[in-house]
Amino acid sequence: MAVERTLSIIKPDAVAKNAAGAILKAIQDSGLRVVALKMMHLTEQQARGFYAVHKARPFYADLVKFMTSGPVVVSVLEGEGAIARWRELMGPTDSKKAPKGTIRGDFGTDVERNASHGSDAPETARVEIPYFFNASEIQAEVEALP
Ligand code: 3AN
Repeated sequence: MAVERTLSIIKPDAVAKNAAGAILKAIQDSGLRVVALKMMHLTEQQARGFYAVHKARPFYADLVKFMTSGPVVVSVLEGEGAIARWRELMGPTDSKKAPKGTIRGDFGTDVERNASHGSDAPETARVEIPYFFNASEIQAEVEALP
């Protein structure tokens, strides 16, 4: 399986619960490597841009409001099949349906306040990672990426 990178966001609800450390520990315990990391408070413009794909959806305005309501912890995760592994660890989008033992099941509340984000495909990761990180902010653990 190919080594991949994916973008993770620990959302404002999880950061406010002081759960960022627990989530990063779960990520690392799963074998994924954190190769870039920062805490930031998204501006409205940053949140709108990040979720631009959802701008026609009825939940867009609330989503932007939620994502700017407090600091987030953004990171780049690396490993074999990292995109699918991180999404599996997060659980389904709706925290109400997410099993215990998943990030969204343990730390989220509902479909909006769902504790975490993960890129959904390699093409998405290629856009989302540079949205938050310069190349110089990402550790070069792997020589060549697909
Ligand atoms: P995922 O983050 O699991 O890929 P998407 O891409 O469908 O899910 O949704 C992006 C974000 O938009 C979700 N993480 C969630 O916060 C929010 N969202 C999705 N669907 C809804 C909804 N029906 N109501 C409110 N917020 C939603």
